[in-house]
Amino acid sequence: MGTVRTRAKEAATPELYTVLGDDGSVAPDRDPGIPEETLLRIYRGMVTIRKLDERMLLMQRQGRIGFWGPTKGQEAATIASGAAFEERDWIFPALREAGIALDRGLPLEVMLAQIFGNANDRTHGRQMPCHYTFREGNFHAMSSVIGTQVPHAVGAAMAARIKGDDVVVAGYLGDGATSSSDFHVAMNFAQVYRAPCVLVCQNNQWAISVPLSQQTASETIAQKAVAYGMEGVRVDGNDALAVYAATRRAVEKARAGDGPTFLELLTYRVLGHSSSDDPTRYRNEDEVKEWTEKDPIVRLRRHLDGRGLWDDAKEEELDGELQGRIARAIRDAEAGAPVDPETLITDVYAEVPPHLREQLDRTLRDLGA
Ligand SMILES: Cc1ncc(C[n+]2csc(CCOP(=O)(O)OP(=O)(O)O)c2C)c(N)n1
Ligand SMILES: [Mg+2]
Repeated sequence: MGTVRTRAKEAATPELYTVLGDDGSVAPDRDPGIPEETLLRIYRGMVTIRKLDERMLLMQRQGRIGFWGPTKGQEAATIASGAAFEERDWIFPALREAGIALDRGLPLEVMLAQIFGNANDRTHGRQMPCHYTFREGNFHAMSSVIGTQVPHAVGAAMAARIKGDDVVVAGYLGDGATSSSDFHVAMNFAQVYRAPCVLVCQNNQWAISVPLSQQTASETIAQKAVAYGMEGVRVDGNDALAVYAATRRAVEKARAGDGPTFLELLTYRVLGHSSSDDPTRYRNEDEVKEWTEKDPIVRLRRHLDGRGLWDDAKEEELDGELQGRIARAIRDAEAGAPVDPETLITDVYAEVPPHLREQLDRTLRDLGA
């Protein structure tokens, strides 16, 4: 029995796909040949979301915003996977993919308006902060209910195929979401119907205070795909080159009609779950230190430096540009007008029914508007 179980375990456990060494080097036989402009776009996207995290967490501690969900430590997993999709493809995000919306052109001002819930916010202050939506960028509204976006992504992929749209759909999820029933529904449906999608699990090893060891008894998350007959790939999520190459291959496979792929991007949530969380209460600082040293930005920077694509002067220029952009966006968002209370009803009804008109007028009077 023991031997049988061991063999089954070995067969099911996929290897970790890595390209970049810690020093930023790439063995010639491992180089995925990613275009230079793509690598630079990924690097800029990763630095952008890191700077935003730093600034917004300070804002939260100053009491200027109520909430922020950080990406720190997961920038390669987020940005390099998102960059592997074409503009026409759709992104169904989980919790930590806001950087992909920015990379797809979401204006920083609009993103921050969502945090402030002002009139410029697409969700008119009716969503939790950090729950972005960006229709023009094919970035679906984020759902707070863990796992629900995965069947949505698979359904959207099915719809695209039925309509004959040449579109691949990304469905993102966290390690915690693999315990949701929606995850299993989506995996089964996707493979049975060969939906043109890529399901991307950012395994940051924590689901708020629940560690991966309590989330699943599987050796890896990638191997969960095996039970559904799907290809599961386990990728070093702090290696931007590996993340991009693995996701790109999965996107091309889906577009060619060869079915979905499940990607496990192994990474780490370096900060708290959100600005409302204190991770020192439930996890060991040594683990955090170990993963902080595996910084995906430093690793990619070493690679770019080694190829002569980046240097301190470029970094300084990018830093200055981002400081300015973020400061302007914060100023705009803080000065933004409040949401018009009328939108409570006019966002739902083209023609406002008389009883709601009456309620609205009474509310406006109560508000002194
Ligand atoms: C159905 C459901 N259950 C519980 C929650 C509360 N909740 C919010 S985030 C979260 C953890 C999610 O962990 P994971 O999927 O690993 O994503 P991560 O936050 O690590 O990116 C939980 C349990 C929720 N939002 N929805
Ligand atoms: Mg997690």
